[in-house]
Formats: sequence, structure tokens, C-alpha cells
Amino acid sequence: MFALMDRFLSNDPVSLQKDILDHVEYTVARSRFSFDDFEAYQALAHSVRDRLIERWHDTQQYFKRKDPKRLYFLSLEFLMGRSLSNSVINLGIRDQCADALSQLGFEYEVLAEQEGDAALGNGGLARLSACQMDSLATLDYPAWGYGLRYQYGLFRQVILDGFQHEQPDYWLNFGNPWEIERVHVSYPVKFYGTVEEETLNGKSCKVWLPGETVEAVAYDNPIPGYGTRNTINLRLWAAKPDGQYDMESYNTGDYINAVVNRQRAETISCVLYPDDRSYQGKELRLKQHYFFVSASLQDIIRRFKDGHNNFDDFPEKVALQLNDTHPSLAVVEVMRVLVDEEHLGWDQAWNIVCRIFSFTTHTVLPEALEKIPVDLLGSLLPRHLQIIYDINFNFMEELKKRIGLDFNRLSQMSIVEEGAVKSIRMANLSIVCSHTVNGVSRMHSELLKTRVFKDFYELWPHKFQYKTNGVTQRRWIVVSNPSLCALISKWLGTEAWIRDIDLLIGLQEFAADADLHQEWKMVRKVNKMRLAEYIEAMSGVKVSLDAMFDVQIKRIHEYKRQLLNILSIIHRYDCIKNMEKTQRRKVVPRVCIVGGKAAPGYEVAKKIIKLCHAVAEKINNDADVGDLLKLIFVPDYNVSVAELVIPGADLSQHISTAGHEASGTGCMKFLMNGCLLLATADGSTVEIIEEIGEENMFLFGAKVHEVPALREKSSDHKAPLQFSHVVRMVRDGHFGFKDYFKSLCDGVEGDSDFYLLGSDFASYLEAQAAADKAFVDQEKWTQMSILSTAGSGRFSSDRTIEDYAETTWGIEPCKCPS
Ligand code: 26Q
Repeated sequence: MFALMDRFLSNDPVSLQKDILDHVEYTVARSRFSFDDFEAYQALAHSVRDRLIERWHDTQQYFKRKDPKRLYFLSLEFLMGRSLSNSVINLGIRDQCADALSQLGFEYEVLAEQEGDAALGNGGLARLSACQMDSLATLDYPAWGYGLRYQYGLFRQVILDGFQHEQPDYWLNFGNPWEIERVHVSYPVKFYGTVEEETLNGKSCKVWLPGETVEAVAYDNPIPGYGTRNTINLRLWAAKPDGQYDMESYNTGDYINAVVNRQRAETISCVLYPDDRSYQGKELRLKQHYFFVSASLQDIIRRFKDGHNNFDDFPEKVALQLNDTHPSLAVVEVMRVLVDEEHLGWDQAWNIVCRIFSFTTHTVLPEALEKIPVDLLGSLLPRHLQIIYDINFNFMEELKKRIGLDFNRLSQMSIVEEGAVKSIRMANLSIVCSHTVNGVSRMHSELLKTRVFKDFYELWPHKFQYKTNGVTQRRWIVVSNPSLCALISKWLGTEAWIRDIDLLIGLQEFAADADLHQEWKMVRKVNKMRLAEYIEAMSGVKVSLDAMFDVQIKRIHEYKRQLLNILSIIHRYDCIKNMEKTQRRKVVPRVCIVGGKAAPGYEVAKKIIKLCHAVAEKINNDADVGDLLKLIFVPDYNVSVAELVIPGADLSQHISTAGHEASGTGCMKFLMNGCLLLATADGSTVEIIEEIGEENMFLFGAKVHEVPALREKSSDHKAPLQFSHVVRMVRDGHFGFKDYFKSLCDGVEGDSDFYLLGSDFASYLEAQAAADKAFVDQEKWTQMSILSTAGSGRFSSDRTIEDYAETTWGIEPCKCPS
């Protein structure tokens, strides 16, 4: 027998180098004397993967032995980005890897750039899941993530002539070293068919005879914690044709058709749906939901039964988190399995369901709440529809006892929506079946209680919680901004803040220290240089490092008001053009950077992208303007682009109409990196104001309680003259494409200015002017920047996860011995 320790791979540069060379030869199958950057990346990735697998095994065995209550985090989307850079940081082997590689003639940073993003998600919600997985692992919680292994991630954005085009993201083209295929972990998932009534031991029960069965195969993605051996699992499901099916073929044509038809099963996990909140009720999307839910629950229940022989203590061992309504069929599926397959009584099953689920909603708008047409659900999942009706019947009976025959309220709270298209309201279903419901910022949770789910709040006030989002400082400082990371550690005298974010507040005491200012400015300059090089390589535009880098990167949405930003850039341009030459010397130079994807079917968002390009074309080629103003659109915005852009930003914009952004998490990443915020009081920025003080950011715009009255107000009193002027410039074809932009202009003028661009314009310009003024005083600016980082501690996902663990999931750390 080998001694136990001999099993572990060593992390010194010599051992790493040997492992890398072995992988070059045996995994990548190249000569160890001749391999390129990509092959070196692959070999390095496999060497890191080996180390992850060791830790993964130890952690899972430890969890199994200790049998703690586990959290299962169900999400249709995870936006992981790159894995190499994150893994080497969390394993603590970055420098050793860099050493090992440099002796082989490779540069670590260059190899890390070889990796493409894992983009199995759209935006905020999906990146939040990824940050939360990092915190769950780091804080040693016994948790698993479950999701779908899409073959195509979020579409790639290609810009041609200023227009967005979508291209498929076939991210698995070059293999994926970060996943482990588990061909033996697979489950059948049933669809369609009929429900029959049968008698079992004298009791009648329901049997679902499916019309189609598809196999779900597991792919495990190890998620390492930082500064701990714990490595948790993200299990993603891929659809494969069912192995059981016996094909009968009478001739070659039948046989070929049968195989081709079976292959269609794979379409279920083929592609991620772009976030288009109005694009609902599609059969394939519903199939994805159930496929993922059914496979995950079979896996969870199998694990539970291995060690427990009845379901009484299921709620003591299992917490299930619904990441928005997308996985909410899980509540129905648990009922079905417990009642139909495990033969528990309805009441006992219901009691279990009500104790295991918690639900987070990420939306503000009632119209964005998911609804599934009853016809669609009944055909795809006939038994589930029956169960939903039963749940709703019981709920309505209980409700009548509580509120009487108030039919208006009863029908609004019902899980079933009667109307032209009879539908199931997935949010109502989730609230009824969960013990806890939460919004993602304080303001969002208040809006849920007072508007969106008011009736439910009055019925069950105890169910409602708020959990302000957070982001992981491991990826958003340590990985993406190594020089700032080193600087923070130097001044705090410790690296402990990487696990204990509250320590960042210690920077406050040095906020006026001249030496820190010097070093802080240096770090910021180096990051701006890196960003400027990227901008030049990508767009050909040379930008001045003395300019203020002003960034708005996020999905393109009307409520996020990228259009407001572009209109103010036009205003700035117009002002510069109309100035005397001598006056221009006083202008604070700006590089405005905008990036983000528009959902493929979202016409208005696509027009905003085109307008941005049209305005950029004009400004960037105007010799009068020169370095005073540049506008850059960063194409194909994703996690890796964010890692480059955020550390290089001086100012970032979070300017949604108050009451529309549930939380926003981009602002937290900028804040941690010492970027100043120009923002409305919306979502989580309200809490950022409380942490760093209004004087350290640039606030503007209507407050949430003012919005309804402003919408009512007659159009003549809303918009200032400057606003009408810039809109007129677009209307008159100053930037070309007059007809194409007409509808954009119509949408923000007169009574149709739903997102209040006109009424917020004047105060927006004031905030912009305040930012210019502050930028001139670089010492003041640097102090505000340091205070931003120092005050960002509350916005770590570590804080969010600890809060969920204690007050929602009831789980405790389970630390695998090192
Ligand atoms: C729905 C139906 C059909 C197809 C797609 C969808 C779909 C997919 C993704 C609907 C919504 C989403 C994503 C929503 C989202 O990202 N919301 C954001 O969540 C963040 C994390 O909580 C918040 O910070 C943002 O404010 C919120 O907009």
C-alpha cells in the first residue's frame, strides 16, 4: 500500500512542470519538444484539473461521511467565464505555474488568454450564480449546483457596419478540460403521454405513461474554494437519446430515420435561450426546464436514499434553492415523485415540499413574470398539470378561509390565470410552495412587498426576506486586477481580506496618505494602459490615458438607459463643437466606452447599438474634437472582457430608471476596483450610497417614489431644451440613418418617454459635470476611489451566502481536512 500522502500531486514548480510535459505528450498528444501556446494551455489546464479532481474527491467523500444538510442550487444559467485563472488563484498555485511555464519558454498570462469563456448564461442572474458558487466553496458549505450543459452558450455578438449580428457560440469545439463526463451517472427523463388511474394495495394511484424518454448524462465541474481544500460540484446535464429503447427496423430507410429521430433528443440541451423576458411559452424552453429539474431531483433523491430509509428527515438533509422561476417545476416534480413513486400521502408530501424550497426572484416588472400556457404544459407534462391544479385547489380553499370570497384577490393570487390563454403563473406557484421568498436588494424586496407580490406579503409576511446580491472578490479583484490586489494586501499588511472582505475597511485610514495615492494612481494607470491597448487593437482608435475612462457595460435594455448615455455624449460633442477654441482647453477629456448584447429579437436594443456606432463614427473622426471625446463600443461583451475593462475604468454608469433594476451587480465590481459610480438611486446602488456616502459618488435622477407622478406629468414640462436639441440632431440625420432612428426618437419624446430620459436629462448632465469637476482634482478623485474600494465589503457574495446559509437554507460549513 502507498502511504496516503503519496497520492497527492505536488504543487512545486518542478512537479508542475513534469505534469505539464506529461500532459503535452499523453493528453494533447504533441511532442514535448514542440508545442504551441494553445497546446501548452491545454496541458496546463489538465495539470490543474488533476489537482481539482483530488480535492473534489476528498470533499465529496467527506460530505458523504459527515452527512450534513446540503444545499442544492438549481439554476438554468451559470456564467462561469474562464476557469484556469480562477482555479490557479483558488488553489494558490499561480506563481508556481508561472515559474514552471517560464522555464519551458511560456508566459502564464499569454496561456490564460487562450481559454474561451464558458458562457452558459445571459447576464446578471447567471454571473451571480457563478459568484455564489465561488463563495459556497470558499466558505466550506456542503453545496451542489445543478444546471444544463448547453452545447451553444450565449450567442457571440459580431458588429457589421454598426449593426449587431448573432453567431453561435460553439464553446466545446476545442474540448473542455474543466468538466468530467460521467457516462454512468444518467437518468431517464419522461415527456408527453397520458396519465392512468391504477389500484395499488387497495389504494388508487396515478401512473404516468410517457410518450417519449430522453436520457440525462451528468458532467461535473469542480469549483474550488479559496484557501481551503473544499471543492464543490457543479453538475450540468446533457441530453442523449434513451439507451433503453429497442429499435425495430424493417428496412434501411426505417433504421436510418429511427436513428436520426432519436438523435433529436440532443436538441433539449442544445442551446441557451437569450434573455428575452417577453419570449415565453416555447415548448423547447419548457422541455429544458423539466429535463434539468427531473434529472437533478432523481440525482438528489438517489443520494438521499443512499443512507436514509424514509423521507421524514428529507427536510433536515436537503435545501433546494430556486434561482428565479426557471427551475420552479421542481416543486411539482417533488410532489409527483413522493406521491406517485414513493407512495407518500398527499399531506405528508406537501409538508416536505413546503419545508425544502426557497425562491429568489430577479425581476421587478410584473409583466416579466413567467407564465406557461396550460395547453402546452398539459401536453408535455400531463401529470404535472394535474398536480398544479390540486395544489391550487388546496391553496384557494385555504385562502378563502383567510380572506373570504374576495374574488378579485382570489383570482389575482391564483396559480392559474384564466384569460384568453389560460396559463400557469410560475411565480405564484413558487411562492405558494416555498418557505422563503427573497428579492436581490433591499429596494427590490420592498417593491415585491408593496407592489409585485403585495397580496402574498399580506398573507405570509414571514416568508419574505431580502438578500442584497454580492460578487466574489476572488475573481473581481484577485484574478482580474492583480496589481490592485497586491497594493491592498501591502497596505493592509495581510492577504486575509481575500477571505474576509470586511478587512477592506482598513483602507479608510490611509485614504489621504500621499504614498498610497501615488501607488494607487500608478496601479490605475497601468490598468488603463492595458485597456487602451485593447481598444486600439480592437477598434483602431488611439485613446489618451489622461482622459477619463467612462464605462457603461451591461445587457442593452431600454430601462438601463444606454440611450440616455448616448444622448448626453451627443450633447457633450455639440458643446465642444460650439465652443471657442480657447475654451476647449478647459474641457475634461473623456473616453466613453459602451458594451453589451441585445437579445436577438429586441429591435429597440439593436437600434441603440447602431446609434452608438453612428455617433462614434462621427465623433471619432472629427478633427475639432480630437482627444477631448472618443466613443468606443466594445463588441461581444462577456466575463473576460469585463475582467479587462472594469479595472481600467475611472467612472462607471448605472443609470436605470429608478425602480427597474432589481439589484445590479456590475456596480459592485466597479466599486471594489476603485472606480467611481455615476448612478441613479436604483436597486443595490441605494445600499452603496449608505456604505460609501453620497459625497463619494455622482447621483442623479428621479427617486423611485417620484416615478409614477412624473409619468403622469404632461410632456411639455418634462424635458429640458438640451434634450430636445440632441434628439433633434438624431432626427435630422446628423448621424445618418434618419429613418431607422426615427422610432428611437419617438420613444423618448412626448408622452411615450416611459423610462423618463427627458425628465432625468438635466440632472444627469449636472452629475456628469460634477464628475468632470472632481476629475480635475486628481487627489480628491484618488481619495474617492480609495474610499470606494474600502467601502465595498458589504457587496461580497461571501456576505450574501452567509446570510442565505443562516436565515434561509439552515446549512453549516463542513470543512474537509487539508
Ligand atoms: C425568460 C423566458 C424565456 C427565455 C429567457 C428568460 C430569461 C432568462 C434570463 C429571463 C430573465 C433572465 C435573467 C434575468 C436577470 O439576469 N436578472 C438580473 O438579475 C441580477 C442578479 O440578481 C440583478 O442584479 C439584475 O438587476 C437583474 O436584472
